[in-house]
Amino acid sequence: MNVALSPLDATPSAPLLARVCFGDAPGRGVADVLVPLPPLSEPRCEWWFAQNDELRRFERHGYACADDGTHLFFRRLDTAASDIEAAAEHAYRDLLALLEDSGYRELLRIWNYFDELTVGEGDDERYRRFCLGRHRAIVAPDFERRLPAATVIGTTRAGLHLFGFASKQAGEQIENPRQTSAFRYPREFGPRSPSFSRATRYGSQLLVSGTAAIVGHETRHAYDAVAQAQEMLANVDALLTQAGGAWTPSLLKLYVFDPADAPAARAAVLARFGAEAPLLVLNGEVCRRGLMVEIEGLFEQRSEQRNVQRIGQRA
Ligand code: 3EB
Repeated sequence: MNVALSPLDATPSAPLLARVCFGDAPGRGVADVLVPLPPLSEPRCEWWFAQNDELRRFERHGYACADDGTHLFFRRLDTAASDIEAAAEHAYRDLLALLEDSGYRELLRIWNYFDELTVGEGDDERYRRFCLGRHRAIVAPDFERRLPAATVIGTTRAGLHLFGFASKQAGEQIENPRQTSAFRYPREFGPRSPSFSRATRYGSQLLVSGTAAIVGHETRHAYDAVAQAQEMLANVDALLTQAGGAWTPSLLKLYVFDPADAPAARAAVLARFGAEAPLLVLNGEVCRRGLMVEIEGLFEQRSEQRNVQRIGQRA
């Protein structure tokens, strides 16, 4: 599921399935998705390339879509999502209908961004209510074995942004031995557990979910961004090891709750993956109070065969 990170004024060199930009300056052209998270450094956009020129754009079940015969990109913005539980349930029910109707039945990766993520106490917290609505929409026999890689991050502007990729070929769920599977989190974290897998292996690529400083199911180093950055990277390393082989990042996205923590967290990520690692740094809220940093990524298997399916590979 390859991607290029580009500055705002780059010119696409291949047909695009999607261009996702962060912040509020779309620059030249129009982003397919403009996520209201302030970028804290360049670049500010990610470009997802189509496999071929047979790009189709259409709308269905409340989603704007693009597909190239191999992959489906879908996106939706609910601006009236004050009842986040109902908004999530509707959006995920519609998404399942879209996947069924379009023939792209395998959900690979999904991003969820909405406001006031940790507002509300106990089970009334908006993130927990989001999890409840999402779960209600997708629960089915064996559904946990087919959960996609995911991200949930809080914005400061009202609305639920939901977008992602689906395929006709299934990915493989990878869980992290260092972390409790999110779909098995204990009751104390909410009435329904978060419905996502830690990573999806898709051909020679690994789509890594938002990963924070959670070990087992517990937050580590609450409010300490520097210590959390190390813990989060240890989680990514454990996941890469679990997935097998040697992986190199083609996209990393670092989310920091407090912009003041960005330089140290960014330095930790670059120390691990190299100064030239493709990295977006964004200001957003993580799903639990006390969590200061989170990272997600797309990784490529090094040196191995490259003849399998990939999203967005340039011709
Ligand atoms: C965690 O590990 C951190 O609810 O879909 C990360 C990625 C997190 C996805 C989701 C939540 C989700 O629990 C939070």
